[in-house]
Amino acid sequence: MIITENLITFFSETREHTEALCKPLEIEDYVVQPIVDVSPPKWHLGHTTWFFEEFILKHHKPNYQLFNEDFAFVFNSYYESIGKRVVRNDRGNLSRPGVAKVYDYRHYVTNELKELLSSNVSKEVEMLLLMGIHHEKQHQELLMTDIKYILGNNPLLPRYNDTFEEDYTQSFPSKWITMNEGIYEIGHDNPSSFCYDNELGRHKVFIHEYNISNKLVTNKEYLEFINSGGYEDFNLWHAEGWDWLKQTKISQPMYWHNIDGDWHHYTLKGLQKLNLDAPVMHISYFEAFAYAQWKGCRLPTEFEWEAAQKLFEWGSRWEWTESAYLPYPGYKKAPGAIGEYNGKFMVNQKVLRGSSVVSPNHHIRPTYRNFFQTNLRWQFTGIRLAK
Ligand code: AVJ
Ligand code: FE
Repeated sequence: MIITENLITFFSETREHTEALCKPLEIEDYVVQPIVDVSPPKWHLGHTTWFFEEFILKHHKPNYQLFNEDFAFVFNSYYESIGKRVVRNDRGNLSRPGVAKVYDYRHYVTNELKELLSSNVSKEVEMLLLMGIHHEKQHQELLMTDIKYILGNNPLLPRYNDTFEEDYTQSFPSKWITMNEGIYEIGHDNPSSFCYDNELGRHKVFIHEYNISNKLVTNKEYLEFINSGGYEDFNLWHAEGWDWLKQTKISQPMYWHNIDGDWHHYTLKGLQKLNLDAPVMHISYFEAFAYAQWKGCRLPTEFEWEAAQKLFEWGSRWEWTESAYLPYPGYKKAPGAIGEYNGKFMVNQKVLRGSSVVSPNHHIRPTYRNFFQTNLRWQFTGIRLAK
């Protein structure tokens, strides 16, 4: 199999883009890990590189020399089949390898891979290469959410740059889209385009008649929920959500600041006045659920979302669904370490659909299943209602 020019370009551009995202950072920004969910930018740079080294170069490039045999310990995320690794909470306690060394590692692996691709490679390598590229794209999104958390939780609220736009105004009238009851086909259906294993097993789902909103819930609407005491009314919350509220004392979306009665929020371009018409973001599943309860509505299931997605605009916020993250019928995980990629997380998480303002190009599709635990809100998450 001769790798097409296109795939090599796709690889190179992805590698370069990750580094471009880090350009506005100062060296110290690369290292810290303020909470366990956030990884240091330096770790993302190394981990995405290790993925290509571990899954492709080590096994498929003759006489490949590891850049540093200790790096697997530092940059393996969760692959039990591959071996021991630094515990997740300690990713931010590593001053070494330093940032310059991690960039050397990246360039070494990028060049080695380009060299491998300049000769004939197997279908398997091509498949792993695509996987590695899409893996790095997932980390580009995580890198941005983690950078936002690192800067946005610094008391000085430094900006990432002056241009990154997170807001998006849905300047069209809101309406309910009515969907007929019937059987809908769910899951990825194009063997020539990439998807993760969790999107496969295209299958039929019977869906009852439902309505789904053509718009995301705005900051203005969410403020009405706050002002009417939504965070104080236990009736609106799951028991776990209510316990979480009591424990964390949360009463507004992440990054919101009330300054002398005026709502602001921290964004990648610094502290801004809250744009009331933009879709709310940085809310947990618990909050999305409570908001829907308060409205007398509900969140769509992931199947309802997929069946209707051609009829509404999406792409600025990850949309919490009511669906538990579970395998589709006939789900098969890949053999070996790559089988640990998605399947082992199919417990205690909810599916999110869509994509967000920090999702990279060529990484977005209607069948994409993102997933997070119900209390997490540092991703660009939002709410679409159904009833
Ligand atoms: C799909 C975003 C939940 O964050 O672990 C990164 C993406 N998978 N490396 C995650 C992922 C392997 C995954 N999420
Ligand atoms: Fe990863």
